[in-house]
Amino acid sequence: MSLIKNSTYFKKAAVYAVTGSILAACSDGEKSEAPLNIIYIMTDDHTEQMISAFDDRFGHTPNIDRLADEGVKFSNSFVANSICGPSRANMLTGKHSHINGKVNNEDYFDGSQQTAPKLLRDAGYQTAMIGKWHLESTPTGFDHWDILPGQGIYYNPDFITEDGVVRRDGYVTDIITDLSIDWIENRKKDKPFTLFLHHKAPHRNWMPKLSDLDYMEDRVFDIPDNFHDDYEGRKAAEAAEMRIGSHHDMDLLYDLKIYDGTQESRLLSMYNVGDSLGEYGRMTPEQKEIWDDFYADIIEDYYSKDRDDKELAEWKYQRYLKEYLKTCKAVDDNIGVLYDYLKSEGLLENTVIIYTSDQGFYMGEHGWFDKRFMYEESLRTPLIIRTPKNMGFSKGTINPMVQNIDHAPTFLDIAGVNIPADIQGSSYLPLLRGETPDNWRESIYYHYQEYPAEHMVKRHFGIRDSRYKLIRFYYDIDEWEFYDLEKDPNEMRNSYGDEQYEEVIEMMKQELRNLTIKYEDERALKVLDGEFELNM
Ligand code: SGN
Ligand code: CA
Repeated sequence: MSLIKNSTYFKKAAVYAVTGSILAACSDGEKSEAPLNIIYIMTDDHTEQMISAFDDRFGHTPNIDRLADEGVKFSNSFVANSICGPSRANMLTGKHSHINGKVNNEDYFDGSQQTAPKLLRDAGYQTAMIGKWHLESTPTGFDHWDILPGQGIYYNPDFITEDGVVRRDGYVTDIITDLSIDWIENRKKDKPFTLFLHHKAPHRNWMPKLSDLDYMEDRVFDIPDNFHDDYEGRKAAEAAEMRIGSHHDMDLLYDLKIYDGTQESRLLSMYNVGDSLGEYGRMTPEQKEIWDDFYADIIEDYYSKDRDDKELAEWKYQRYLKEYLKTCKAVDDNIGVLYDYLKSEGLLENTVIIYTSDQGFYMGEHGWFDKRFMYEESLRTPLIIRTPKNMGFSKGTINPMVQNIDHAPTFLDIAGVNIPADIQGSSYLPLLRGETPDNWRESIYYHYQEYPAEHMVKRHFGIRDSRYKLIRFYYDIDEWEFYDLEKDPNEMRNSYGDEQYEEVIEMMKQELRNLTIKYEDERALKVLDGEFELNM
């Protein structure tokens, strides 16, 4: 196939084999001729702090960690807009949100535009999309798709298929894995494939699988140093509605299941995600019985003691981590199931497996859950890539900064397809080979605009380099924030206006302007030029 011969990857691999670089040489000529399959696994809100390959204080994810052990993990992986739908659009198009048009969750993604799956399909790849889509429009560019409506539901969920809506019995993470394996099993075996496998978990409201209810129950988690943040000097942080301690923000019933079966709760009607039954309402009587039995003890614990605000916030924090980690357990187990299947089919030999999330998440840092802010926990997103053996891929940790707009060009590069000039991201395939191109980016650009909206995170854009971060909040606020991540990794001290950083801040402002011009973000440029009418 010309597809194989044109691949930049295979040309380079051959060169390395000859020059004997630090990379493993192609030991098997036959194998290096085979086109590589791509499996892109994206979870929803799975954050680095909860993946043991990155941080072993809380989570235990042996199957995800194995992908890193047999490939690479990225120590500096970021999103362009820390929110679900937009992040998916960044990945599919390789473009920032203001260019691909999917700026906020409720925006309709224009599926007629150029996307990586379309280009891969044109190049002879079979393409499939299974799981959470969340782009409002119908998927385009796929030979097969089977998606969750909107956010999707954990128990006995509906799926939108090409033939209409179907309800499937079971737990969503298992179902998405089974559907994916079925598709791989029944694909046309004479073509390479790209599978987009998008889990719903561990998205709010963290509904664990019944067999994982006891998981992590005996753990007592360390509370982050900045859990009781007072948000001094950070007005947008103070205004955000994502505090674990607040019952308005983190709901005792819906989020933590302190639900006795009689109260009014979103558990019974998820009007906000368009599901009239709700998570609990969708369970079978047998499932409800096991569920109720387990949560009865938690409910008793909740009512057994009078807690002051601080104690209650910390109690909620412990419950929150447990619920979240239980849903991660099913994700990790299912990565194991998929791995075993791929191994048994010999597909580990010619498939690149990417593991990532649509963004990071707060796990009590700043007293929060949710994402959206350009602060580290939600700006980052985990990125692990398992590559086949003996094909010239490097192993270990990759440090240069990558962003989710880099996936589309990388998929194309792996497939040997030309990367269109209008794609804004860069292929990280050279990084996977152990090479950092001389012109690799030294800073990343970010822009979040879903405001006013749930969690009330104000609109902001900014720049982050290897040490500093400059953020501009706008719309109904007119604030700058600046952080020296080396001295203040938890971003507790807004150093904007601090004399010692005067020069650096000026430099960062100039660089931020350059990036708004480079990425053609007209709105941000207007804000910088004082031409955007603030709504103060
Ligand atoms: C839902 C959640 C929010 C969450 C958004 C966006 N509320 O609206 O907490 O921030 O999704 O998440 S819920 O009450 O419906 O659970 S995203 O990952 O899809 O962007
Ligand atoms: Ca998400």
